[in-house]
Amino acid sequence: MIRAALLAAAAAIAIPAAAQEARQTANFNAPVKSFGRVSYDARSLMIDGKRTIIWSSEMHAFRLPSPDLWRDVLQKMKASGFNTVAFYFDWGFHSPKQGVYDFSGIRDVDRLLTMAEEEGLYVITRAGPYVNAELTRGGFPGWLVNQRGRARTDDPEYLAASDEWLTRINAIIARHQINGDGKGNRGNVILHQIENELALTTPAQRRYMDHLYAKARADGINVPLFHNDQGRNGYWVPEDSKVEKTVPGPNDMYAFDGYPGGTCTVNGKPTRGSAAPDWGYYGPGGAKGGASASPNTPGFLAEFGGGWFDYWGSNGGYECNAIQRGKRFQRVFYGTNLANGIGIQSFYMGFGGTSWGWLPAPVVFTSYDYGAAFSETREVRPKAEELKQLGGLIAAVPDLAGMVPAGPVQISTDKVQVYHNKSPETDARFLLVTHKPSNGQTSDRFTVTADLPDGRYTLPMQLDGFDAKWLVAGVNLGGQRLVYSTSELQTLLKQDGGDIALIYGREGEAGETVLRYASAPKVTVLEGGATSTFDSAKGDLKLNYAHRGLTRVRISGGGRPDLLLLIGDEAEGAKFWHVGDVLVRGPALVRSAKIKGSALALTGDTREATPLEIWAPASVRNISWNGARVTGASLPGPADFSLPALTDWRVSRGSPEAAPDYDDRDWAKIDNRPYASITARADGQPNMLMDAYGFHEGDVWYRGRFTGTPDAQRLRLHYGAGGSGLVQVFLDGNLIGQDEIPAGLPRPLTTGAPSFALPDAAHAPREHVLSVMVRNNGHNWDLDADDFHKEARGLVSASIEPIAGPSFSVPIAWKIQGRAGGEDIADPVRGVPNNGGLDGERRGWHLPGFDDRGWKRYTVPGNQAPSGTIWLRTSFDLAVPKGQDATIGLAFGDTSKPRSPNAYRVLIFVNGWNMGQFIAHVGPQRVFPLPEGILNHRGRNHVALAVTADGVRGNGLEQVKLVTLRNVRGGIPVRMVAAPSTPSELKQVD
Ligand code: IPT
Repeated sequence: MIRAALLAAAAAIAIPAAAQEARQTANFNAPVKSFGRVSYDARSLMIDGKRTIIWSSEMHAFRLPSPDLWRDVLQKMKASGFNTVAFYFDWGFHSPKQGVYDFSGIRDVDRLLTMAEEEGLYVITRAGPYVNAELTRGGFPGWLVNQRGRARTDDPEYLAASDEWLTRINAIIARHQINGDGKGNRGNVILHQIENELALTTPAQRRYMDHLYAKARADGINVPLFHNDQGRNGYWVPEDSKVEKTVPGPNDMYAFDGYPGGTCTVNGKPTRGSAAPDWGYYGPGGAKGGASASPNTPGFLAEFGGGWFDYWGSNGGYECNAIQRGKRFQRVFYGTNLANGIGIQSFYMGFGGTSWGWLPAPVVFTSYDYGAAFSETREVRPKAEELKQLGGLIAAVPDLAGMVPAGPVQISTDKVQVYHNKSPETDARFLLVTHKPSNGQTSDRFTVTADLPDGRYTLPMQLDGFDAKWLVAGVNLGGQRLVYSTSELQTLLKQDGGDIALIYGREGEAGETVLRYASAPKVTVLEGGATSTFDSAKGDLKLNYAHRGLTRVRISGGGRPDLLLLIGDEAEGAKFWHVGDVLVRGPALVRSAKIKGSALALTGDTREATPLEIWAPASVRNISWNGARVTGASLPGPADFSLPALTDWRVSRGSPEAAPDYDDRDWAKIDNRPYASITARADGQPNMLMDAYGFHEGDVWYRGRFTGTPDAQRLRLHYGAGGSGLVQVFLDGNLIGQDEIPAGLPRPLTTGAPSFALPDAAHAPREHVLSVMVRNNGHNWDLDADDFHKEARGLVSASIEPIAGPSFSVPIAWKIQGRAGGEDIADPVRGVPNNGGLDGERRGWHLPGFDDRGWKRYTVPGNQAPSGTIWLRTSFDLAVPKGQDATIGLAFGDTSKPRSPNAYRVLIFVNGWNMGQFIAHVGPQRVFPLPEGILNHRGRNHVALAVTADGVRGNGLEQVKLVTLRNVRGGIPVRMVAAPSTPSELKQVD
């Protein structure tokens, strides 16, 4: 009642042109819904009854196959101000075969969820069955493409399959819920997603959604359930929403995703072509409009652009993406979301990682860096520093959770708008000051006049270029009363009975902060410059200063606890870390701060020798940093180290499958098994698809025998091979041609229909062997729920025919071979994504312990690679200094260019792990970061490269070298991921 009255009063005030007006929004009278410790109303999520902003970002553990490093990423997220992490789980990553599931080692979801809890993060779980995520098949397992039943419907065959997965993944998640599982297990999972972007809404999908909801509940998931809508369409909103044109579903909460705000140009420049949308309180309302398609549930972005993916053949977009959706963008867009009542925001991605092996969908290459806050190399990007400042504010001012529009303010320019919100409980204010439209780039000096809780005030403001300011006013900060500040608050802590507040602003800009006192306090400027005046009538202490370096002001007396006010420019603010009960200035990262008696133990990273300053309780007498006693005022940086050159290469001729006398006795015969693909094929054709034979990942070989005839003039193929996929065709051991699927920006083509002229040799009336290798660069996603993941892979059809004359084709007897064991994988440790079906892989040539002493020497660069695939191997030692965390990568050729004039491809195996694919002439990725744990940083390593080319002169492997991509002193202990080393350690599957 009171809330409604407040809103009505706000609406009655005359609205100046440039102010933001709230419209049809949420139902602030909606009752609180509770799911154990998690509850919500239309304004916010609550945890243990406390309104909480969920400030989250996404990581995919399956994109970092070194579990110890999951903790590194989680610590960086936490230190950078996030209170929550969102996890997708990839069904196909865990299931090589129907009925077979693996949650061990790099697939240990239980361990991941425990780690997130240990690092103090809430968790949002997104378990599919379908996730998209630029994964092959959008996360569906390989075996699912053989299913005739339509995926993402209530087809019983599909439901039986997805239930297999859900039963297992839900059992793990259930143990980690904040509500516990009723059996004594408990963790930090607060929200759970049951499907992703299901934009088809026929009754078959509705029944499917109902099934998923019931399944999660039956499996013991007791937190609120939601679906992630592909944009704010109003699909699958809670039943009680009753907003026109929305589609109701069984969900408790409504969530959607969005990636607005422009793109990067082909020249790698960020565009600022669109303003931040009002997807809530300030939007037009309704299903396609305002807060709400779902008026009774809080604003919830299950994904919001934290970067973007990059595709085969681009010019390399990740650095641009990091800027495009980086500093300033985050303030403008994430701030606009927050002002619009979207108190649950999860940025996709926080850490993108690596689509190693055969994880990638055709739309992406190996690196899934995403331009995220934490790079693929695990670097804390500058945009993460800004997130730390924003997350710091959210943590410092709990009143921000559940704010509602507070009515307009007056602005002296129409180039600027202010979103003005308030807490109905405390009347604290949030003012988001941004351009109008918010992508405006002008430089403006102006005033904002507002009726704030402590009176009517005029704030002198400045906004230069694309930017926003997140201001708070009328708020109690510890023992202080902040009337307003034109600086932004980064963090606040109580220490020894006093308060420390860190505020910051753009370098060189003037700032003004007003604090309220009972009587004139004593103001001491300890460093830098600030002036103060005291208005005894109001009790206002006004401080004026410029944001330049660090200004320190001590304020004591005046009827309040002592305040140390730290005023930094933006870069200065970024040097501060508030961890636990301490504030630390200097290091590149502070991971943890533990006080035990008089000892303070800090852990973190330095990029260089770094001055260290600490604000800790007076009881702290001694301090350690990464276990070593801190004596001086500075911390050492990392030592340089050198990397060995990669020499001593050994080679083995590959593509033995092409040789006429190759022994294919064990290969499967192509037959007429059921065909489940969406790709049409001619009647009467056998089923040639690789998946039908249990080969879902990577390369597959076909051998076809036919009797030579003058009619054998050309070979026509229809094949599917994903983004920048490849087919190579050999006749009697000689390459007669290859076909590559063009990159097709930005959405790849995925199938091809080439035709190859056959040499006269094919006319000789004897048995000939056609050998065809198809490199499958991933199955399609199923974004539109149309079974797109069932597009054909491998050969669809092949015919040998005369060029002119009657339609006639020469009979061919085909066989097929793929990865060892098919769905019974030979290397369950490295798992589903690691291997395809090259002969070398089947023999374990990629493994570190393979004995290559019999192989010939080879020189890299190799001007000419023979046609087909050759295998190269070498080994090297690393000696990264102890106590340092580095990211080392493998670089091919001239890394200043996105692609090479040489046409060739490389599968990169490091210590047996398939760490990606380099396609020299397609690009753009030339540098492949290798996570520690896969790479042995203090010992021996083995690299095996499967290099595929057409045999044309010049199309040979360029220089290959190790490069240091990041080097800090610090890090966390990382163990090598145990995995089979020699071929004999693989499971005997054939
Ligand atoms: C949406 C998906 O939910 C997510 O899985 C991922 O694919 C992401 O965005 C893009 O990286 S897809 C949607 C924006 C069409």
